[in-house]
Amino acid sequence: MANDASAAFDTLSPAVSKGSLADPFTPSADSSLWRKNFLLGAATASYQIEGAVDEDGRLPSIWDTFSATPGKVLAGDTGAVACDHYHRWESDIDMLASLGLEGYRLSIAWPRVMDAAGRPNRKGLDFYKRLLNRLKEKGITSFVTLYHWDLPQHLEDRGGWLNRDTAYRFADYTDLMSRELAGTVDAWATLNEPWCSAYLGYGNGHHAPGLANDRFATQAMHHLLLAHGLAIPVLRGNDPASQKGIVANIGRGTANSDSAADQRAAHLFEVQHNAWILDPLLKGEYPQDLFELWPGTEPLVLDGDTQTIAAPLDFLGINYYFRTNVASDGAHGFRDVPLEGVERTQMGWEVHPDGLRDLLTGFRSTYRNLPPIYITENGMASDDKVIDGHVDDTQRISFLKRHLAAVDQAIKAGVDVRGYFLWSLMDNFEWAFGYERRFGVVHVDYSTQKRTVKRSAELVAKFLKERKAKV
Ligand code: IFM
Repeated sequence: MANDASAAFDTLSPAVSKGSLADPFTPSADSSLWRKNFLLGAATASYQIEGAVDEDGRLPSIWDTFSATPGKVLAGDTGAVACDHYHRWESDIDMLASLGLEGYRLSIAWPRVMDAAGRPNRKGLDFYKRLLNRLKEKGITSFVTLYHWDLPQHLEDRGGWLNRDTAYRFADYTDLMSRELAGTVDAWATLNEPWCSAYLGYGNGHHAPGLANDRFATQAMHHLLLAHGLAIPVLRGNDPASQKGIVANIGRGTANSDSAADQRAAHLFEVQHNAWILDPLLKGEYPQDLFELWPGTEPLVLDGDTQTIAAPLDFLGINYYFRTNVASDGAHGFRDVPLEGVERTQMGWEVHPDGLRDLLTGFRSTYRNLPPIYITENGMASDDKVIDGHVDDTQRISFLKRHLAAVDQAIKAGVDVRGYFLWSLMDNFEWAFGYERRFGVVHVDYSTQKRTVKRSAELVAKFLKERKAKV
């Protein structure tokens, strides 16, 4: 198995297998990944795995509503059952532990733990308490995201993230969670990928709640970031020993030509995907280029908001998946120009590990106060099949190795990256793409809920075992 994997690594990425870019799973004195304190784990999110959407007092979320709307999700799939993790959490944690994974990043379903009047729902809370206690018993580091897109529908009915009040409701929810769960969580992330919540949810409507207006997107983003900024001091007060941060998805944009217009287009792509979130968090201001791209979309910002948003962070979570090649759209924006002959995943996303390294090293020079980084998601979808009890996810093995090699390069270039979480622990509900796209390192048969560990997970487990024995 290890030989097959190495062969795939060589075939798919000749550049990486030569010179200084060694296979990161091969023991090497100077590899950062072989440091004992480089955390290697896996991630999931509540709506994508839990199911049990109307059990034990859970309220509807915007994703229940959206996925029940015809035409919004491929094949009409919903998260009603998903991986049935709400009932299978114990064996799922056993599986995580048996792979030797050192960290688990999960999210809490807000509609499961709080009622519409802001009162705790004990049954929902107990689910997360049991789970977090079990992780602690197993010595697995827990990263808990408070908001991974499943907004309670009753808040959306009052305007959702377009309503400033939602930011204050999020602070209340954070207060409850951090009082109830203090001491069981190693690291709290306020939001997962505010870009997706704001842009896909309110800008182009591909995600719940399905609204499509650039002005809505910038206002929703402002309220999301405000919610984050209000939550950070609450977490500090209630659970001082934990780390506090936020998770941002980042995108690499490259120019289709050397022309000034295309170079500018690539810059604007990264402003829209990265600086829109990172500048307010780390510089206390929105990038003005954003409003050149989307004239007239400046959000309503009240006095003090920018200071609130720029609350100091203990860590920044980075989710990276692909690169986008762009050209000028002839006006003040950019258009995608998909490259031909490049490697792609089941999502159609281009595999481009260098983008991760380049963005990380770029952030180090752009943001003087860049906090320590965890790669909180990285992975790929493939059309995996169980054959004779095994899943040979060769492309994923190659993908993981190349991205881990890119992380190692960034660390060597001086970026403080402290860990890496595979997306995802198991196949799950991939939002608007339903169950067709498989991101897991563990395969899920949705008709039986049988889990099958893929070759990629076996390889990571082998690496972790060897590292444990060595360091
Ligand atoms: O499945 C998602 C996850 O919920 C957020 N980040 C990207 C993943 C793959 O699309």
